[in-house]
Amino acid sequence: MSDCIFCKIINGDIPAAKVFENEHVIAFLDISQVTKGHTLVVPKVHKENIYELTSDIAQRVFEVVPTIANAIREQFSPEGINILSNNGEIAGQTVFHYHMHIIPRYGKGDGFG
Ligand code: DGP
Repeated sequence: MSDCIFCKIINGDIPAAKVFENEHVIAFLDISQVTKGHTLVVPKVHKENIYELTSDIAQRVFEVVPTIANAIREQFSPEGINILSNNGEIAGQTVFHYHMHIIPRYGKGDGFG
């Protein structure tokens, strides 16, 4: 999709701090990280939200999450980690290309929750 910011990152038209990539999925640091290491996991195919995901795409996204979560844990040593996705404006979605947030947690006052 030509006006989608995540499609532009996937196509290499704009830069991002990439932490993982395979044929179907890319993961990069959120531009406005709520905590250190906040990462977005994004299917390369443009799907607006969870309702549009096929189970194949959902599987491809979720199956890389443990690898990325473990890499974040090794790198940043958080006390915990939140994994979530916002679907629809009312739910806080601002980029309408499906993505999963991986948010490392460092305790009270870490900026999230
Ligand atoms: P959401 O609100 O769930 O749709 O999350 C969208 C996230 O995308 C938000 O936390 C900020 C991030 N974001 C928006 N534009 C860019 C960008 O150009 N680069 C990167 N790395 N992240 C972006």
